[in-house]
Amino acid sequence: MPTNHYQKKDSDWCHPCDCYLEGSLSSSCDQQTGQCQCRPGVIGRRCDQCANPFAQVHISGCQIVYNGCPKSFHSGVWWGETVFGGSAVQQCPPGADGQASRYCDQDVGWALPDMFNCVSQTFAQLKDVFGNASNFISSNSVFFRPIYPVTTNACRCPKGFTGMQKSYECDTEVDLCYSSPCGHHGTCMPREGGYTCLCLPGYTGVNCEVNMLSGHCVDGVCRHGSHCTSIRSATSAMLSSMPRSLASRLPSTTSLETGGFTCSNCTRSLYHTSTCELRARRFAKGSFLTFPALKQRHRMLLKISFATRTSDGLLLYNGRYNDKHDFISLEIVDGAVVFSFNLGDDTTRVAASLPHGVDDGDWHTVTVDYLHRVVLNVPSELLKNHDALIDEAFPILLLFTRRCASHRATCNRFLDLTGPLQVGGLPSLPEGRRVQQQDFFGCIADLYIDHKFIDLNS
Ligand SMILES: [Ca+2]
Repeated sequence: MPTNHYQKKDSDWCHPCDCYLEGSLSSSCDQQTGQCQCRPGVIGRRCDQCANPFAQVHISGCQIVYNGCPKSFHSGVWWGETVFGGSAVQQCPPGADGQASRYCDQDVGWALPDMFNCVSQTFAQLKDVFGNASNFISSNSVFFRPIYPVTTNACRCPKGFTGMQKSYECDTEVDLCYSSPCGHHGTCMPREGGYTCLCLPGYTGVNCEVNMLSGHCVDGVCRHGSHCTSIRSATSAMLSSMPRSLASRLPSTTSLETGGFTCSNCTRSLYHTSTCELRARRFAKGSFLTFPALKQRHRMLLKISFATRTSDGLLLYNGRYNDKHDFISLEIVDGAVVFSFNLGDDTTRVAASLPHGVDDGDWHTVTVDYLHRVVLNVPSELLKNHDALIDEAFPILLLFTRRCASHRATCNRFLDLTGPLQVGGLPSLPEGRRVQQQDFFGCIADLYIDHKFIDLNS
């Protein structure tokens, strides 16, 4: 190893001695510690400092500087002799861009160097890219990207919602249909906190993933004790029961490999879906259906068909029964359809009717489109005699409640429905109730909540 290099114990690296010529007796150093041979009074591994802070290294040893700070090495930079009260300015150390400075104080000597403006060359390149970009504020060594402090409470948003930049109210809905969860066999309809797939005929499942035309039986797909029968085995059974002479005349494409299945043996075969869910039910005094509470707080789309010859009845109710809690209800009152809702304060009612009333024994369909807080939109299209739309009979009603317009105001903004969703009536109640009707006499069919079919047998 050359004498002007050294290697620390247990190190693989060899370093140059780099002795400071003016303070050293030679250019060689200790082969393990790297210590250069210093002139008298000179210290430091490189012999570049004086023990006396007001002295500087000189060819003849340390010499006191009386009117300023001595030449010295600090933070990778040589600082030249500087008068008291002045500042030395030097190029930043190798590898960095910019200039560093150091103040010379009469009482304490050198201050610590100001290296704030020394930046890496990588930063200098970034600054060229971002320095003038919007939303960035840059100094010589730091980028700032401002964030906007929030002076109100921050909300943790429920699934399907996000906050707007200014109010953080979780009032921006995320379109959960964005990723096309229903695939090619269904149409995705966004709803509060989720989505509903409207499946093409022959497809079922949450995401229309079950193919009844060419797929195989899936556990649980046929509801309420109905049997899943594969079409293949049905064909096979049919063939085996045929006289051989007849079976042999069938085209050879009568394959046993077609696949597909049907749900058979529905107990109520007249009104059921292809998976044996019940579409329609008859209600009388004291009969009703109970479902889990609606979780929608912000918006919902209810669709229900009914037929009755009674001018009053309760189609649907959700909420507790005393007068302190939120509820929604859909009633028939004097032959008119009345939708009521309460967010915690007053009850809002919207009525719609036909000239001769809806209690004519025909099927009618009512759609309630509830939209959070500001607008109640009831385009209650009444489908009479199946598909004829009589929209003149049901005007679109818009009710504006302005008191909640400011998001800082204390306000009952959301539906908070507890208790079960009741369809076709309420149980007998000891105390007063929120709605005028308790029972429904007639038939209810095709109940949809946010486009999702509700099985009336569940
Ligand atoms: Ca409420």
